[in-house]
Amino acid sequence: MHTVKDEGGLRRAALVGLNTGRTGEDFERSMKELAELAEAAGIEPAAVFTQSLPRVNTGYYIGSGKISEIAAYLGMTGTDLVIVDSQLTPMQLRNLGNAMKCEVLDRTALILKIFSERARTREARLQVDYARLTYLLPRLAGMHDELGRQGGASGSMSNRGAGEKKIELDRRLIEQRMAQLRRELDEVEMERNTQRRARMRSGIKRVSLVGYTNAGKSTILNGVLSLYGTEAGKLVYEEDMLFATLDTSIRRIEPGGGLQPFLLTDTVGFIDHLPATLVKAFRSTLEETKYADLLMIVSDISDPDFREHLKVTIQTLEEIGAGSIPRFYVFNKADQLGEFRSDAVSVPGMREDDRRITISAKSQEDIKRLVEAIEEALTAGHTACTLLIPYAEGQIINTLKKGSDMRILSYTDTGTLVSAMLTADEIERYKAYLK
Ligand SMILES: Nc1nc2c(ncn2[C@@H]2O[C@H](COP(=O)(O)OP(=O)(O)OP(=O)(O)O)[C@@H](O)[C@H]2O)c(=O)[nH]1
Ligand SMILES: [Mg+2]
Repeated sequence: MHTVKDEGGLRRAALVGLNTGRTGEDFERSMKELAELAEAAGIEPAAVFTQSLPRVNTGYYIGSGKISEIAAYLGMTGTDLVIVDSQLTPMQLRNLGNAMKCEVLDRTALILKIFSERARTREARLQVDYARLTYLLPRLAGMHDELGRQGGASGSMSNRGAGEKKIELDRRLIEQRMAQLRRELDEVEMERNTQRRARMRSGIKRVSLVGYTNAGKSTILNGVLSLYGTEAGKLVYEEDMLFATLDTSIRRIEPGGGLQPFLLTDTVGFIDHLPATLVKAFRSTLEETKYADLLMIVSDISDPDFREHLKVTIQTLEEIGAGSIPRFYVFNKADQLGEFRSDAVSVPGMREDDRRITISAKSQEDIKRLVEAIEEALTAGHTACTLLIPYAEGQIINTLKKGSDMRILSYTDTGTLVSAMLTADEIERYKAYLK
């Protein structure tokens, strides 16, 4: 697993999970993922504390006995960070921090931390900043408690008044900053819309790689690029850690040999309980998926939890309005597994007649097979046609050329004879020219 070592070594944290009625399996998976998230944030998950309760403790999230146990551990080991596998209320966050005298991060804050360390492009930075401030706003009071404690302040009545004024001021500053970010995000979104419209006009098909984080989406894009990419050196970042990718990359793929070119998109991965603040802030990045002609839903089948991950992915696609786009299930990392039957996989939302392919992104042969399968899926519902286009209607040839693998057969006395794969709509539109 990838970790970032700084000079002082990794910061250590105690992980805390509360189970209020989930199955043991479900609970353990979530805790395992929390440890991976911590590592992705450059934090060492040094200890794990779990508790089962019939319901959440409203004030402190966990019970007082567990809090004492954790506090004792923190004191003994000098650990000053606790990460809780849930989204806490501002009050719980504040109370836990005060009771254990340490910094407390909940799952949302941890994911925000990773995102803010990874975001590179202007759009991703704006989105992350916006999400962080959204998260911070209702928690300002707690932040001040913590500052007060660190400074050894007594929290007397006279200080309290000043503190509240300070919070009010901070709140106004944050709101102003958020409004500013919103304006900048709207601008970026408008640019994105313009670019998208241009792509749609060009008629070129769009294929999107989507799936749980670490499934191998970026590796697949790089595999396809190294075989058929037109933009040399435009590989994307791939790495064995959660949320390696935060931006959307769009690359033009030209398989040649009469096959049609298409755009292949790689984007941020999904995760269970993707914080609502992030979903909202990353709306424009996530929405890019809505405009795809074909979704490649990538799974890491070497992960024992891949069915659960697939379920989350399918749900997330529904949530962002991409539920009805034709899909192709890509079962990846087959090299890590002995035998695998993709037809035996059944997850809610998956249809039996959805296309499926099993590959290893590390195998060139498999990448070739994948691209052939993409081509087949893109031309499904298309019919091979021959058309005679009069010379006066030259613009039709240009239109056909952009969107499909049109080929000129010959120049006749009455016009250009071409072959092309047409959709039912196109056949209707060009029926006067069909041979
Ligand atoms: N053995 C094996 N490893 C793979 C395969 N595909 C990807 N990987 C590895 O899996 C890890 C994650 O791959 P990425 O391509 O970064 O995954 P991703 O889906 O883009 O992940 P995020 O950007 O974090 O959402 C990397 O270490 C890859 O080298 C595969 O087919 N076989
Ligand atoms: Mg990636």
